[in-house]
Amino acid sequence: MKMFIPKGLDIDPNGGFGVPAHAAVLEVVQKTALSCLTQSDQEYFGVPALASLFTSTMGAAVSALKSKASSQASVSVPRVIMMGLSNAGKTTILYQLKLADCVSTVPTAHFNVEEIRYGKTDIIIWDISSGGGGRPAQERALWRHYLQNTDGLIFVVDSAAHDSNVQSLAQEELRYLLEEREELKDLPLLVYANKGDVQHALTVAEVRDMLQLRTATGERPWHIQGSCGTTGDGLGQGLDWLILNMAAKRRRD
Ligand SMILES: Nc1nc2c(ncn2[C@@H]2O[C@H](COP(=O)(O)OP(=O)(O)OP(=O)(O)O)[C@@H](O)[C@H]2O)c(=O)[nH]1
Ligand SMILES: [Mg+2]
Repeated sequence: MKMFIPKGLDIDPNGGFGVPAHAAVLEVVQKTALSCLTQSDQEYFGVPALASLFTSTMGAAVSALKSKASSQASVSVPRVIMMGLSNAGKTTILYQLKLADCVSTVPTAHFNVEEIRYGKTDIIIWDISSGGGGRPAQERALWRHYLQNTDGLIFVVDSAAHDSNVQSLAQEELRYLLEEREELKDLPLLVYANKGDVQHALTVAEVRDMLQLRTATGERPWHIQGSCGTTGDGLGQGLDWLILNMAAKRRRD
C-alpha cells in the first residue's frame, strides 16, 4: 500500500494535470477569476484555496483543449463529479481508478481532481467532500464552483454503515443533488454501493431501496453498482455504464 499525500489546496503549477502552463498566465487567470467572486466566497475558501481551484480548473481547460486539438472528432474530455458522505470511499475510488492501487487517504478538505484514462476514454473526475452531509445552505451554494459543465454524477455510499442516521443523511444528500441542483439536472447517475467486502454490509438492492432510487431519480438514467474501493472490484463495471450514458446524453444534447 502506497502512502498518498493528497494535493489538497497546494497550488500546482501544472494545474493538476501535468500540463505545463506559463506562471504569468496562471497568475493573470487566478487574479481575474478571483476578482469575479463575492467577498463571502473568498472568505470561506481563502484566497490561496481559490487560486488553487482556478489553477485546477485551468488545468482541466488546458487538458480539454489539448484533447480537442488531438482529436479528429473535437470532443472534450467528459467531466464527472463524485460526491457522497465523508468516509464513503470517494478518494480511495478516485486513486484506485487513477493508479490501479489502494492508497492511504485522509479526509478530504475540499476536493481532489484527476484526469484518468479508462480503456480508450479519458475522464476528469472531481472528488468533492460533502462532509457528514446536510451542509448549511451557504456552504452548499459554493458548490456551484465545482458543479458546472458536468457530464455525469457518481454518488458513493458506505454500504457497511448500518447507522440509520448516516443512511438518512446519505439519502438527504442525494435527494438534494438530484432535486435542488440545476447544474446536475438530467445527468446520468452512477451509485457505487461501496465497501461491499465488509461482512454484513447492505446488499446492492438494500442500498437501492435505502436511497429510494426508483423514485428519487425521476427521468434521469441511473445505475447502482456494488464496489470495493480498496480492491477495485466493481469500479470498472460502473464506469462502463456511466461512459455509455454520458456519450448518449452528448449525442442527444
Ligand atoms: N473495507 C473497505 N474499506 C474501504 C473501501 N473504500 C474505502 N475504504 C476505506 O474507507 C476509509 C475512507 O475512505 P476515503 O476514500 O478517504 O473516503 P472519502 O469518501 O474520500 O471521505 P472524505 O474525504 O472524508 O469525504 C479509508 O480507510 C479507506 O481505506 C472499501 O470498499 N472497503
Ligand atoms: Mg476524500
